[in-house]
Amino acid sequence: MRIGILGLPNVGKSTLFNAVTGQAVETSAYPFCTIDPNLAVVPVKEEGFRALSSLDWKEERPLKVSFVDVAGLVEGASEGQGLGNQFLAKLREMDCLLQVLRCFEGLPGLEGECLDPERDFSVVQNEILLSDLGILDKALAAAGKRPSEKDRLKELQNLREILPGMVGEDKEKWRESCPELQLLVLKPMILLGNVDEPCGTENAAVGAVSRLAESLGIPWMEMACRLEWELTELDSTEADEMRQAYGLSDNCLDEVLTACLRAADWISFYTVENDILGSWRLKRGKTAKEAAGRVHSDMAAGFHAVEVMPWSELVELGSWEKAKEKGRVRRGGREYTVKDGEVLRFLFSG
Ligand SMILES: Nc1nc2c(ncn2[C@@H]2O[C@H](COP(=O)(O)OP(=O)(O)OP(=O)(O)O)[C@@H](O)[C@H]2O)c(=O)[nH]1
Ligand SMILES: [Mg+2]
Repeated sequence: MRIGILGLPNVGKSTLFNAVTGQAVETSAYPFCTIDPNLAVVPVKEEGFRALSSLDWKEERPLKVSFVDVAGLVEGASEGQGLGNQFLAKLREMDCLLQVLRCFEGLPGLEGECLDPERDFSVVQNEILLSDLGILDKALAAAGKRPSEKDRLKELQNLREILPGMVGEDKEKWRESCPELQLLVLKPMILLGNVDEPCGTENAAVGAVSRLAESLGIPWMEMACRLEWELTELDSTEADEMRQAYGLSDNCLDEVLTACLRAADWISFYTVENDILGSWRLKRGKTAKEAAGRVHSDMAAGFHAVEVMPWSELVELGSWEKAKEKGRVRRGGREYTVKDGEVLRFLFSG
């Protein structure tokens, strides 16, 4: 899974990037600290994977999640203000966008400026919309030159008209029908309120983030990004004590990933072929055939059935053989719909 971090300058994007990736890229109290995108790939051992790890495997291959942290967007970026919006190309490759909204005060130069996540959100959304419309205009011009693409032209014209007001399920439909355009407005998004300390919706700015997310029907979370980053530098006992004292979740990376999976409507599944524990992601509602395709194209072509079990049952029973003995392993065909958290074994004839 690829996650892109965006937002206005100075909202804590690089601080969040450091907190979730364990890196130490430059952060500063002055805008446009980040110029070139920061990239990191981190293995994520989520709850199911951690539990399955307690059984004995020859090798473990956790999911790798990529994070990209780009320069801050400002009003007029599409016309070249700030650093412009060239770096948005990096975000176009992402599966999910994490928009950071500032819910903390006290930055030099911003004293006395009131926090307004809703205003900040609309500045960012407007710039990514303008950038998307630029891409659509190019695609329209190209399709307009080719008489064979009359239907495509109509489809794109329709999309251009409805893109500015589009919400919810329509986004997914259009994302699937025009994947090559990589439009940012259509990508699954999460709002992340960056706070000094966890405070919940009683805090006015966090309350505003939650109302905004609810009105848009998208997930949101609050995170004390600077605190989370500071904790990555402590040893684990000390960090755990601090986590308890502040009432933080066990792992901010897990929290971000779970929210992104929810936003993208993806599920987790696991494989145990050749005694190797693997962790994978798949769009909800897809079949065993598509799951096999995520693992290997040969796998997708060759298998005729799957054996399936939720990870919690496999952990409880200790091994596939024991689960089979007790009749707890279910069987499905190539079109079996994979559920969140299932362990799959692909069966080949002969
Ligand atoms: N008080 C407080 N400061 C924070 C918090 N998170 C980040 N900061 C500070 O805010 C400033 C900006 O953080 P960055 O992570 O560099 O912000 P950015 O969004 O990457 O900024 P650009 O790259 O310039 O767009 C730094 O001085 C951070 O230490 C927070 O939760 N509380
Ligand atoms: Mg930055």
